[in-house]
Amino acid sequence: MITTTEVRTKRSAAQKHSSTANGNSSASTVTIGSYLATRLEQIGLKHHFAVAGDYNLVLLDQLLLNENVKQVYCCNELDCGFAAEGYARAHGAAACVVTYTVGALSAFNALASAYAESLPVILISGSPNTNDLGASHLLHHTLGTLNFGYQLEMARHITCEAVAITHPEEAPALIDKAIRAAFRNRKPVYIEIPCNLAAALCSAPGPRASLLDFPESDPASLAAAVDAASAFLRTAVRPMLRSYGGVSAFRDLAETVGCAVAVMPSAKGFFPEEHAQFIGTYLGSVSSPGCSELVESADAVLAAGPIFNDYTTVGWSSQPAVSKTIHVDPDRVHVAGVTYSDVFLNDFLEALAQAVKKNPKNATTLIEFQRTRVESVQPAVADPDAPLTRAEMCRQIQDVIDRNTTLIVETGDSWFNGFNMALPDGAKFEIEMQYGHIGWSVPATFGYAVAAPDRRIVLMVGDGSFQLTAQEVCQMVRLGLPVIIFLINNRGYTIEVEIHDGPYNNIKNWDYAGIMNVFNATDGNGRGFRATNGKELSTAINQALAHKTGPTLIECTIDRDDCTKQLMEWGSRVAAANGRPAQRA
Ligand code: TPU
Ligand code: MG
Repeated sequence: MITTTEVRTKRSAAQKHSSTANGNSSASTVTIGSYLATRLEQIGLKHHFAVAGDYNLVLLDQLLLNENVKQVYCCNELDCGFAAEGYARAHGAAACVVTYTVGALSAFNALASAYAESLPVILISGSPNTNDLGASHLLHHTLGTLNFGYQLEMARHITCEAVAITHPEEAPALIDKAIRAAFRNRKPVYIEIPCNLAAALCSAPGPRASLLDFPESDPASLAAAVDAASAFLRTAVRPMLRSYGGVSAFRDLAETVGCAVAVMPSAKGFFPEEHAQFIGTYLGSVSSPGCSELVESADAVLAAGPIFNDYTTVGWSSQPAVSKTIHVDPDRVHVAGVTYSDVFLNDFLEALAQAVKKNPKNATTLIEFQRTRVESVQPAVADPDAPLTRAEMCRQIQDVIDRNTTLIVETGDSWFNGFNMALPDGAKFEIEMQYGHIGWSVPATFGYAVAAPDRRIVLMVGDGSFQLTAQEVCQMVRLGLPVIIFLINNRGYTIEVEIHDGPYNNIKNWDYAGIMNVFNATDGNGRGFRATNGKELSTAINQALAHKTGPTLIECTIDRDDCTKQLMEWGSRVAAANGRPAQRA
């Protein structure tokens, strides 16, 4: 995992490896593809994801020469982008390689996801030969016009840096510029390499330590923000923290302040749920029990990297008042409505932890929470032969989550089922709630599993979402990854049913458990089970836990209307927000 704090370690590793460029005949020149491979290795990547196409084949050959960064294949470019997105969640950054237009335009959707979710994914696309530019050559896979610049233009909208290499001399600088931008901004970038330049020579890579450098906060602005925030917290009786990013700095600060801590959905797992200060997941009126009352009555809220959108504010029905909030964005801080620019999240949290003192008053919210706490009742064990319910399914999945588990949840009621799961310390949680592309989770889980093969990886995905990207399960079979997939078959788009129902929310049923046979063909080790009651589910889970040479898909059949209470409430509030009449001028 590449984090800010590990930059120095990575930097020295990069320096050690800087002379290991492959595919070159002289010490001072290498091929552009080899230069790129060395840079990917230097930033700590052990894999890159790819789909072949004739605009990138020479580039893929060049990348293969570097055995320290393995090439991993996907079924299509959308999945390839999502696999990289998932890899970046586990590893800190990722790269994927696709072909021109027919490939890249599909990958762009996943790149936009990486932008929305703030993940440094490097998308590399092959492109037309430099000698086709200006030669009036119509080329395949293009729009059938003589314009080959549209892909770069499109990429600019969904990346923080997009570069197209047109001359070998400029390749090193452009590749470095893009990679540096990805790390600095924690956003995706785009690199276009013409077919006939992938093996052209450019200067060899040096020890580019600055590739992983993060910008530093402006000292005056940082000091002013910390002063304002500590004064704000001194006057506050009931500060509250919410977290996203800067995980260890955030924890240090929370412990220094001694206040209650809630997480927003995207930050679930960033603060230990077994910690004495933890009060739950905050999601407005559908928060975990007792949490929203405290967040919303707090005198001060420190929100670190929050995302307040229509979904997380539950259709704009809950958002802390600006006057009560210290709002920490990745590169600026707002204290009660005053903005301090060029102050970076980690720097701010670390400096604030140094500046504030423990104030017994700060524990007021926490004490209140403990007094009024509604002890969660252990769900009853269902009759093993009774038709499977959502509650029984979740009760059993909860037992699968150990300290080494990463739980990945797809858009749909899986979000809410996931929020309700207790995470033991060490367990992690992944969700794509800002972008919310159904189908994201299957390839993202594949990418995550490639990056973290030693973790127990558990996916909860609905039937509707699964139908978008199901084929990527075959890559888990191909690499023998022991992912456990809970496929919730409720015969449709239940989340959409709760927002706005109609015939468009019904889907064609599949034999989801049987699909594993298709992916196994003659050489795979995937397993598929269908659970229609509690007994079948527990048998399938036991088999899945024992199976280490491939994925296990457990199809859980539940009633179409058997969903969480939170989904029903959230769905009706989002529907009300969607249905607001147009404003008058
Ligand atoms: O639990 P459940 O049944 O809601 O999950 P399932 O079966 O996965 O259904 C998800 C339904 C859904 C849709 C159709 N959720 N959001 N959408 C809208 C949507 C459409 N296309 C994309 C790419 N992403 C979306 N979020
Ligand atoms: Mg469904």
